[in-house]
Amino acid sequence: MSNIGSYEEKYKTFDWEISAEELEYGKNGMYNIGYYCSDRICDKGFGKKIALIWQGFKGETKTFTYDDIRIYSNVFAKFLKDNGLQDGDRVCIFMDRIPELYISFLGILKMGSIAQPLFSAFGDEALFTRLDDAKTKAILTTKKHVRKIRRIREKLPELTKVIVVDADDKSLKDDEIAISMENAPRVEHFDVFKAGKETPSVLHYTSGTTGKPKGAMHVHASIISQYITAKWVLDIMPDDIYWCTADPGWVTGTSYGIIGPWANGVTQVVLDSGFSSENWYQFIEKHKVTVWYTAPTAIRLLMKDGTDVVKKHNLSCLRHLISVGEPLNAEAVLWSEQAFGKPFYDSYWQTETGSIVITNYPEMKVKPGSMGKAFPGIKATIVDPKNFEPITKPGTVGLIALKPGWPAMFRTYWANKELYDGKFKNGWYICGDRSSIDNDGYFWFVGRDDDVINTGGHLVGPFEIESALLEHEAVAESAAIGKPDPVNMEVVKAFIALKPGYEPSADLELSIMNFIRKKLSPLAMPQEIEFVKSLPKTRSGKIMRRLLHAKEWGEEIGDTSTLEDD
Ligand code: 6R9
Repeated sequence: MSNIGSYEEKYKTFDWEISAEELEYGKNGMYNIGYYCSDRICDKGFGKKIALIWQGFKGETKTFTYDDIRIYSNVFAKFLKDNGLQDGDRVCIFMDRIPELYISFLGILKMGSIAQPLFSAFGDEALFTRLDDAKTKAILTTKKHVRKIRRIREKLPELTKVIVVDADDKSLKDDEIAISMENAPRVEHFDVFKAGKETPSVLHYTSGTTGKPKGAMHVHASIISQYITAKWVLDIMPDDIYWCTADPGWVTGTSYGIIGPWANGVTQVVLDSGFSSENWYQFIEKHKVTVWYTAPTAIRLLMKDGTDVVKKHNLSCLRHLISVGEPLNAEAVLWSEQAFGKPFYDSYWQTETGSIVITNYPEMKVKPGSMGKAFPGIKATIVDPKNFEPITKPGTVGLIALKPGWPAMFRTYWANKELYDGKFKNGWYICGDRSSIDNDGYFWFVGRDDDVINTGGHLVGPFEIESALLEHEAVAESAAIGKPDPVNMEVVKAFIALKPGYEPSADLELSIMNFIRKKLSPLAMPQEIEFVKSLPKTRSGKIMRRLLHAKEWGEEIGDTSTLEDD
């Protein structure tokens, strides 16, 4: 028996109050996520239960109980407060997937600041853009990554505190401070900040087609959605060992790698090392993982290595498998049935939605290749891109649209209300994805409705890549698009026109690739560069990425009436 039981029944009778009541959300005026993910679990008598088993890349492990999580998050909260940080300040977390990341996240929320997690793989430029936009006040990092901050700190006058969580005295500069979660005096009690339901909690940066990455602002009440979706979709039960493979630099790693599981009081495991099938299966076997939340790219990588390596391990512990971030192709679902004896269940959502909105449920028939149906409490449809009216004819492709109002929905884009307002049409929130709905109400994903590149489940904005490319001495103009890739679904391809005096060469190609890898991240690095004389542009001078994209994917080119040289 699953947690959700009958989907149809739950969809009909659902009210978000059901979740709020289970959580006792608001009891004694408490709305703070930090409290619900640590203190509350201890108050209920589970202080000795294991909250986190962490494994590093050398195979070393560390284990933390809910009591540890409570006390160490208090340590961070007190430390930040003692250092002058206040409620509403943005505090960035910039580190690998070490325990301090997960625990400081709760600490930041407990003292009322806004947590801004960023991928540690980000290079100087990617980091600068996001800290500058958020006017971030403090950053928590490690010795390994502090160098990147040193290189940009001068340009960030609002960044007053650089805090290193694994420092020895010698490794710090004068204007940096150190904290050691485990060596600091234990903080048994911390007066958790009395956040309201609508108090900002987490700021997640995500990429769009144009402009800089934008910060999706979430509030403390988001936990109402994250708690119940973790319970009903991930089907987390008290004795589960739960593994979310996502990095908290991505919304999946916070909504379902911190808040959802810990609000449910489950034991979760974290593996802080790169991907290898062997490693992953060993990890599942060793920790007896029961619920596994991962992404299609990882599943395709596992598929590539075949079922022989699966058979070398006892993976009978696995009970429920869920996927997110990109289309989960039918082959992957069928393969997982062969390999693990169970299908992967697809789930669809976005940084902006804060929690799963369309998905498959344990007791609902899975149609391989479909994303499933709307979560109870979410009204989802597809609308006509011209007038934003719902499309009723099954099988017609339209834009995915959601009725606003569920607790985890973002409340704005940081310092960009105009962009936020533009996401709403005719009373619907427009996700920016295309899909159809079949006769039984299942959603079938078709593609994105913009130029954002989804590489291995990570969204990369073409504008950010193109802006960085222009900073390379040889580049005159450029366009970045996604090109088909068997594993990552898409990888970045750049079209580049060179400045006079530069000639295409393998060396130049490599130098440009490395330039982007260092400046932005390995994910944003073009896997292919095509040197061109000039780029196709509209009469108003905009680069026609659509045209380059269609050529690359062998699709019809469509309307080119605004092209410059037709
Ligand atoms: C959680 C997350 C959101 C975009 C989304 C869509 C794509 C996510 C998907 C999926 C097909 C799925 N996406 N889940 N596409 N099937 N099950 O991924 O957040 O990084 O903001 O990306 O990812 O294009 O709009 P985010």
